[in-house]
Amino acid sequence: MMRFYYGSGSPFSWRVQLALEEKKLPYEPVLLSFSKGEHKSPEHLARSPHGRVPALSDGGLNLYESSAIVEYLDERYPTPPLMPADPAARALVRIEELECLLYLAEAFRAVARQAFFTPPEQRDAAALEAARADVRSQIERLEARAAARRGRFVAGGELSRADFTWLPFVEIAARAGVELDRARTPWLVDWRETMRARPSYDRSYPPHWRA
Ligand SMILES: N[C@@H](CCC(=O)N[C@@H](CS)C(=O)NCC(=O)O)C(=O)O
Repeated sequence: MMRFYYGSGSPFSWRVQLALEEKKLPYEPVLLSFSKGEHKSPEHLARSPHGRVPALSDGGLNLYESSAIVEYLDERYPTPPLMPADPAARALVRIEELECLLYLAEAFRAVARQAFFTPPEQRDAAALEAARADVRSQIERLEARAAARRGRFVAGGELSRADFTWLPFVEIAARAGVELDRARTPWLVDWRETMRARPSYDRSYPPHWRA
């Protein structure tokens, strides 16, 4: 059986787990504790040399980097597909993934540094608000692109990898103070409801967020 190594609340991990769940693949989730440094253990470094999550073992194959893992899962287990068939539509999915992984994720790093990794009394309120504004602007740009496509999903009419890439970041941004707002991001509010209603969402929801 496949083994999926992840961290609770890690958006990179969550996008892989959503793919595993959507494909209804059997796998064993292995939760690594950041606070105990389990992601830096020799065992984990052997499968993920930067000491990051997620990682996936499938038989003798060890994979790391969430994009490589999602692509592997889609090619190795093609049903249901997470990519459209049409080349132009596939390019759009990849653009949306890169928008999220390069630009939104980079902007979010500054929010996370303040909101999650700095004790409240040591936070720089101005830096946190500036970082949140940056993330909010990336999310509003997603709203504009997606709404203009007039489909139900991020890249248009078909559910794709792009939805499972953006969803965890939209959720973690909300927990860090950048909540969706129906007045400014109506398309995304509806999309998030659609995505939250999928069984894959509940089955992969970060365990430490349930408390
Ligand atoms: N490019 C990597 C990023 C993975 C990543 O940054 N994971 C974070 C958790 S969200 C992590 O493991 N951080 C621990 C560390 O960097 O020490 C991917 O897509 O898998």
